Amino acid sequence: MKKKDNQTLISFYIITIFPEMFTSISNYGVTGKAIQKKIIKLSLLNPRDFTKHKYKSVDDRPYGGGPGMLMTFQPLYLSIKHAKSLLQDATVIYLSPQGVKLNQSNIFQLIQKKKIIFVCGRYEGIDQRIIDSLIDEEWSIGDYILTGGELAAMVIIDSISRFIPGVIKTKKSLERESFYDNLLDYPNYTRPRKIYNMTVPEILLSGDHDKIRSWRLKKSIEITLEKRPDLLEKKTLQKEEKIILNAYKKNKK
Ligand code: 4H4
Repeated sequence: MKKKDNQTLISFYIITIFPEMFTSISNYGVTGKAIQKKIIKLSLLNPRDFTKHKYKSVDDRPYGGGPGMLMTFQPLYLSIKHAKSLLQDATVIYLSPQGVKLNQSNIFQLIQKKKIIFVCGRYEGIDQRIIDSLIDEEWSIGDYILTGGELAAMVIIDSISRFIPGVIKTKKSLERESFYDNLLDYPNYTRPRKIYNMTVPEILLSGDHDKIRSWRLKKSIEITLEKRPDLLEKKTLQKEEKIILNAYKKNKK
């Protein structure tokens, strides 16, 4: 049987001294399926395999002293070079707290790239000359420090996967979720109608799709205003949304 290999939509090379960590996305759930089905291609390269010394050391002391270690220059450099030769025209991304902070809209831009090399640092980071010569973009998943870039890479791959056609649901259901258009999700309910004396809002059982749609929009706006007013500031409001927002603000006074 002829194998279809035109379905890979996005290819990743990961530079990591702990490649086994990536079994957590390749063996489970939606990302696992996408990788099995070859919609996403994950390849792993270990700098340790590029060491030339007897002890295969991948950490080294920083010039100028101070606490902590850095990644050894040469194995890291060679593994990135190797990944670049295997995945031509790929974007090389280093994950660190100094990077541009990720949000849902730049996750969406990342998927357009099709070929990405993630460099996962350990210890206190990597030699600046590697950043200057081989890294195209530096991204951060948030203002906190991890022990390595692996979890950050997995967070990004996981989040990107959801946008890949055939990996997850329909365009319609992507459109209704949190952050689409800078609104948080509305509350969701499933069976049963009544449990432990808790009920489902009547309107969701009414079958009136127009009313349901506007109830959900109202809830989304109220929740966003309460929990993430910063998102609403960024949003361009439609007429209906303005009306809902003004009514809500008036009511609160
Ligand atoms: C890099 C730790 C730099 C500390 C690292 C420093 C993140 C993050 C992350 C392993 C690497 C850490 N990656 N988003 N946040 N010298 N990576 O924490 O600046 O303190 O993506 S340092």
